[in-house]
Parts: sequence; C-alpha cells; structure tokens
Amino acid sequence: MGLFSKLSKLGVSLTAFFAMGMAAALASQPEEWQIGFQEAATENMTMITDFNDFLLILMAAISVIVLGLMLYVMVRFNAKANPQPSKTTHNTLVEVIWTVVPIVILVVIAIPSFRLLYFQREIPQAEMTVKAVGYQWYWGYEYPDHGDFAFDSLMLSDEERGDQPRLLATDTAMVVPVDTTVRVIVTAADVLHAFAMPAFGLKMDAVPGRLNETWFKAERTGTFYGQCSELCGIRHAFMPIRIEVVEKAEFAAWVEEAKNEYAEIDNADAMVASAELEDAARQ
Ligand SMILES: [Cu+2]
Repeated sequence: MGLFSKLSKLGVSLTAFFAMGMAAALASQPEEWQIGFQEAATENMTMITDFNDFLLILMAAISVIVLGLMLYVMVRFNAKANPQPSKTTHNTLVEVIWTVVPIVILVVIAIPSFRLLYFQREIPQAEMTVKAVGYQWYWGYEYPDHGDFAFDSLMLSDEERGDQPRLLATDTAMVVPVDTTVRVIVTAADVLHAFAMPAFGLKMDAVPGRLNETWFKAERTGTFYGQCSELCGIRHAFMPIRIEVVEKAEFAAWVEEAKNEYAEIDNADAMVASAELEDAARQ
C-alpha cells in the first residue's frame, strides 16, 4: 500500500471520528472535550464554519508542501550529497513563482473572507428588533416592536439551575421566533461588555453610550447558550446569555405573556430624565 493511500485512509477515519463527535454535540452549548465549533444554527455560522474548514485545509497543504521542499533541499543539497555547490544566484522563473503563488493564495483567501464580512455587516430587512443591554453583571432585553417591554436575565446558581448547564443557566431568556430576521441592538449601561452567541456566529461589542447593530436568523428551534465576551469586571464570567428560539405561534403567545409580566418601559420617566439632562447641560 502506497504512502498516499495510507494517508488518505487515515484522513477518512479521522473525518469519520470528528463527524461522530459533531453528531453527539448537537446541543447548542459547549460540550466536554469539544474540538470544533458548536453546530451552526444560522447561515452566518455555517459560512464561518466552512471558511474555517477551508483555511484549515489550505494551511495544512501549505505546511506539508513547505516541509517537503525543506526536506528535499536538506537531502539533495547537503555538503555530502553535493560536494561541488553551484554558483547560481538568480533564477527568474523561480522568483516569479514564489512571488505569484503567495499572491494567488491571498486572493483565494480574501474573496470568501470579504464575502463573509459583507454578509455579516449588511443587515437585511429585519422582521423584528431586540435590544440587548449589558449590565455589571447580567443582560437585559427590550422588545421595542412588541409593546416595549423589558426584562433582565440573571445567571442561576447551582441550586437554582435544574437541568440547565452550569454557569450558562439563566432565569429568563431572550425569546425569538425561528426563521425570522432579528435585528439586535447591542449596548451597555456601565462598562464594555460583548453580546456573543457561538451557534449563531454572533459577537458584538456592547459599548456604553453607543448602539451597535447586528442580526441573526435562527434556522432551528432550541435553547442556545452564550456568554459575555468582553472582560467587564469581577463577575464577567457570570453573565451568560440564553436565547430560546421557538415556533412563531409560540413566540406570539410568549409576547402576550411577557407584556403582562414585565412592566412597560416607562416612557414618561425617560422623557423627564432627558429633560433634566438638557437643563443640566444648559446651565
Ligand atoms: Cu460583561
């Protein structure tokens, strides 16, 4: 059996091994001994995963080729094997090749990379908006399109969390309908935080005094866990994010419940506060 076919057999069995691992890791949270990404739940994350896999193959191929060239040079041109060194100093063809090939490789990487960046940056026509606000140390969610209710989402302790995963469990969740383009407005009330959801390929800085915008369109229902991804203080590790993706009818029912349960954002208070701020600024 040739070396190549041995290597390709190894490749096939490795792929099968990782595929098994991925099938077992369908849950949308970190798994023990996880190697790859979480299973994608949005087109964005699918594209990120594909781009990562593509780069991994490209990098491996480059490393193998460079290693092969080095080994060849070491064997073929060492002092023993090559007692009369050649006096060659330039070779136009070789120089053109080692300039052009890296350029081609960079272009091949740049095209899908920019395509992915633009896909993420250009927010499609959103069907609904959720505002995620980072606080020290929990997240708050506001639903301006559904009656402007707002609520906080705090981590649950080991005693409280039930079946939910440790350090990711929350009391309330951001609930969104499946197959819906959701615009997320991300901001913070005190210090820098970051709103991140691995299965969605989502990560956006939460900056006090600034509204950042991102989006996602979840392709399947389920519970998804993420975490604040900006060092934001002593309890940075304890402000997880839980997103519940539900069927559209279920979402409508949840909205009705939530409207009753969570107090409306008091617009009157907010207007008084901003008037007071303007007064203070004038003085
Ligand atoms: Cu934070």
